[in-house]
Amino acid sequence: MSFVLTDARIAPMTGGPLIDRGVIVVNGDRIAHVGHDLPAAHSGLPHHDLEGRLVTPGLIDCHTHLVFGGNRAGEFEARLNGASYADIAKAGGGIVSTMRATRALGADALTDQALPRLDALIAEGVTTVEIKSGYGLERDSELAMLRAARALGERRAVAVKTTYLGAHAVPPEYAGRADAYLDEVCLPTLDAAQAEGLVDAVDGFCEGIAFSPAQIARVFDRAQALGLPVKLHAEQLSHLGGTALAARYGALSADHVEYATEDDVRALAAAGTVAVLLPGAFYTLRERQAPPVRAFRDHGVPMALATDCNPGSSPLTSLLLAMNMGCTLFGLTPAEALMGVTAHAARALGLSDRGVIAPGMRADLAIWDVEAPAELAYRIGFNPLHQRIFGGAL
Ligand code: DI6
Ligand code: FE
Repeated sequence: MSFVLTDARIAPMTGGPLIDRGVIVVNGDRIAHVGHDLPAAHSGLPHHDLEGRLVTPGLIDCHTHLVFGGNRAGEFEARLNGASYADIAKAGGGIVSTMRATRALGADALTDQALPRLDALIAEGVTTVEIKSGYGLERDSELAMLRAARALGERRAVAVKTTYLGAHAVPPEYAGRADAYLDEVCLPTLDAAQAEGLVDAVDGFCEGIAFSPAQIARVFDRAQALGLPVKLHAEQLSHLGGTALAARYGALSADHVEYATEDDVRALAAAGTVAVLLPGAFYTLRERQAPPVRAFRDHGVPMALATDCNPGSSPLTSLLLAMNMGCTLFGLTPAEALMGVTAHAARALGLSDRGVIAPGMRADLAIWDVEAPAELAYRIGFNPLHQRIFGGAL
C-alpha cells in the first residue's frame, strides 16, 4: 500500500520547522518522502487530503506497567486518609498486592485485562508502547506477563516493546533476603525470558523499598552479559544513586529522577541517557520535588514523557494528559512535551526507526484536528485525534 498525504501541517520532530501545506509519501510501512512538493515519481499514487490538519509521528509511551491483575482503588482511599505510598508498601500492600492479583491470572487473562488500557492509549494516537513485567516476581508469572505483553501487540495494530522488571519488589517469600531473590528467581527468570525471546530491555526499581544500587548492578551485569540494554527507576522517592549507576551502565533511560542532582544530570548527559519524566506518578502520590528540568535542558539531556501506567502510583492511560502534566507540573514547554512522546521516547527505547517524520522511518503517524502542536499539551481530557497510521496502514 502506497499513498500520499496532502495539505498536511507536518511537525517532523527532527529539529526542523513545521511544514505547512506539506506532503508525506507513504510506501509500504515506511515514509518515502516529506516536503512541500510532491516529486513526479509519486504523483500517480492515491491522495488523502488532510485539509491542513496537524501530522505528528505516532506517539510513543516509553514507560508503562500496562499488564497487571486487579486494581488498587483501596490504597488510593488509604492515601487520601493520610497513609504514604511507602507505608502501604511496608505493610504488605503496594506492588505486592498487585503481585497477588497478577499471580492469580494466566497470560490470556492478563492480556484481556490490559486490552482496555491499551485501547485508551491507541485512541490517542499511540503507535508504540513499552510494557514491563514485575508483578509476577516468580518465574512462571513473570514469563506470563511478558507473553501477555507480546500478545497485546498481536491483538492490536501497535508495536509492543517488552522490558523485564523482575527487580521491581522483593516478594514476601523472600522478605529480608533480596539477594537470594535475585540469585534464585530474578536472574534465572531473566535468562529464561531471554531464551524465549521475550525481552527487549531490562529495568529495576532502585529505591529504599525495593533494591539497592549494588543489587541493581548485579541485574545490569546479567543483562549486559545477555546483550540486553538497561534502564532504571531511579531517584523517584529519595536519592540513592540509581541515576549515576544507570549512566555508568550506558542505560537507555533513567526514569522518574525527581531527586537527581546536578552531578547526576552531568552523568546522564555524558552517557547519552534519556531522562524519562513520569508526572502521573508525581501527581498521584502528591510528591513535592519536581525533576531538575532546567538542569536537563542546560546539560542537553533529552527528556521523554510517559504515562507509567500502573495500578498503584499512576493509574493513567492518557499520554496527552501526561504531556499536559509535564508542562503544568514540571515546567516543560509544549514543544518539549511533544518531543518527549515522540523523538525522545523512541530514543528511550533504543529505536532509531521511529519518533520523527523523515524518509526511511516507519510510517507511524498521528493526524490531529488541531492547528498548533501546543494544543496537544494544552487541553485537559479532550482527544483531538483524527486518524492514526500504523506501519503505513490507515
Ligand atoms: N515505580 C513506580 O512508579 C511503579 N513502579 C515503580 O517502580 C509503581 C508500581 C506500583 O505501585 O504498583
Ligand atoms: Fe514505573
